[in-house]
Amino acid sequence: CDTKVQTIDNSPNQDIIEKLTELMNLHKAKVGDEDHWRAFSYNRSIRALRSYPRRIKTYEQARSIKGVGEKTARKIEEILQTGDLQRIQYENTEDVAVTSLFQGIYGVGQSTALQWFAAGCRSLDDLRDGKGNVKLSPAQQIGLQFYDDINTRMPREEAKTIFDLIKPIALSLDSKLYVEIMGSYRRGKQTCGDIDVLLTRSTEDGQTHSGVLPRLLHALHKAGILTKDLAIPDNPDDLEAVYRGLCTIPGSSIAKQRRIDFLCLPWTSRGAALIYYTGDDIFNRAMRLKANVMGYSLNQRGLFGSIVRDPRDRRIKLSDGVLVASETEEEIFKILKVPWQEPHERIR
Ligand code: DCP
Ligand code: MG
Ligand code: MN
Repeated sequence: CDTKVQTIDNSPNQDIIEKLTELMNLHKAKVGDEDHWRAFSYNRSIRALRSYPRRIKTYEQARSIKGVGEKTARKIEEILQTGDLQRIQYENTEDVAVTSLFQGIYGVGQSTALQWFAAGCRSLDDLRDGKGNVKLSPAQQIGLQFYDDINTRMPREEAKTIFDLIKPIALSLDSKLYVEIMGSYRRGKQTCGDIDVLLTRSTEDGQTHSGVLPRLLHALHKAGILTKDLAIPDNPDDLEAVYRGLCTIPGSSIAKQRRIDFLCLPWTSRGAALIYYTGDDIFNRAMRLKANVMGYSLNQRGLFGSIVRDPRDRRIKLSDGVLVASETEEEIFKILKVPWQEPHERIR
């Protein structure tokens, strides 16, 4: 099975898939058990439609596809006849708009957003005023304070400018560090939501990068590059420490606050880490799925084999398995029989 991990949408039923996805996302944004099951059922139909090779023309044809139920087939019929889906307007209620606004705050997920909605908050100002007695964590308060900055993507040139300030500071602490930008930047995107920095270090001289992250963070704060901490590592000596914060171009009065992540992993995991943190997330999901189908398990640490799974639920792993590959991206692609894809090709 020498198939390229293809995630680009080119279904003959793309318009139908898009409308159903819109409706699915509205149900996902709500709390009810009913909504949960509706979203689940649309998800199954959408997946069935994605692999259906011909243009659907009738209700009967839609109904004949495995995974498409009666109600979804009626909606497909409506899309075919009117080009639209009334139910989208009907489900697009205030709670959806408000909770999606709240989820733009760093550290706020769906359940928190819904709690705040239930407490009577409808705007960011309501949260600032503490309406309904809602309390924000320190990280959420920073997320609220810099809401607009954090929700604006930066030009890739700005990510480069900031990274080019960071890299020499990191190398001045330890010249053997491996410091590279991952994420959308490595994929060549013109804009970046944040800056993802992978940190590791060769161990051939018997040393590691353990403990370097706190020293780097201190130096970057001192240089005015880091401005706010959102999540600092519990154990600073951890080879897998993760930091999340805000950064900016120092000395500029117009520069925005940008999100930055520092992601550390052991040197031996660098290939798997490159794949994982380069993404995108949809590409990663396709790679993990391919690995699972072949009896492996893939994560940011490596590709693992001999996984023992629970026969009652194949999603549950009973053992971590043995490491098969992790040092280079190429060997992982090769073992998974996925033809090499350059970072800019790893897109949905
Ligand atoms: N990642 C993933 N699954 C997640 C989150 C992240 O596989 N749920 C991986 C793939 C991402 C990478 O980590 O490409 C970096 O995560 P980001 O959230 O920073 O995403 P991107 O850098 O791809 O996009 P953006 O420009 O929005 O930051
Ligand atoms: Mg990113
Ligand atoms: Mn990130």
